[in-house]
Amino acid sequence: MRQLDLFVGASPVDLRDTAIGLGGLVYVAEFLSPQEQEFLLNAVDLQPWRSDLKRRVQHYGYRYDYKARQVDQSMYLGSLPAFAVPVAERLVQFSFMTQVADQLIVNEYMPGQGITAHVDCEPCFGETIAMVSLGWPYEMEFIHVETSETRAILLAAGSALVVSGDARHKWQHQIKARKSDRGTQRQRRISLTFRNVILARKADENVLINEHDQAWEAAQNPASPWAREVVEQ
Ligand SMILES: O=C(O)CCC(=O)C(=O)O
Repeated sequence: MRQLDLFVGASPVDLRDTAIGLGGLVYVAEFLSPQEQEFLLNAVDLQPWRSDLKRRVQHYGYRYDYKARQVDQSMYLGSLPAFAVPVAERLVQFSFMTQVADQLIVNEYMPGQGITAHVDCEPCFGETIAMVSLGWPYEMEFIHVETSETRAILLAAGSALVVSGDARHKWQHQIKARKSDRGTQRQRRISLTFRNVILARKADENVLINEHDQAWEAAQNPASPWAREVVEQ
């Protein structure tokens, strides 16, 4: 099916749900139709993968430096690829995001792979982040940064998970590197994470301040979110 035939006529989603009761978290079970999911999986697989992490990734819009936790103008890669634009636009059309995303990271998870607990870089990215799932359902955990309370949500194929507010800033999210979820063997999952990059001079200053704070915190407490993300992600 051609891309032009897809992504049209979708009605505003009424399946939004706070799902696990976190402020700022919205889960949309049927954000993409099965045909749209298939189109996106094929489109992603036509693109080159980066293999600098344990899992394969693709970066669009801006490359993200996981170690420095930084994005700047020199990391600009170009506009989002055509396959991702209707998804980014739908996120705005349905009022999940206020601006069309200018950064996308595609993650591939094979059984046994995951993503370390982290809060998405606060000075690098805007308030709202949307994670769209394709392929096999995987469980994502949210861990409160102060209390370590943990809540889990199963991310269905075609779903969108949108985080802002507390869910964005006060809870880390992770996917455990394991081979099954809830007693079922995992197969391949692909996610598309849409964000807006903050590039203002103020953000650069924040990066410096933030990096200093994070480095200090990591040195004091190797179990801190910053230490864990810098080392493992
Ligand atoms: O795979 C996902 O849904 C989450 C991705 C993520 O947290 C990230 O890229 O920072």
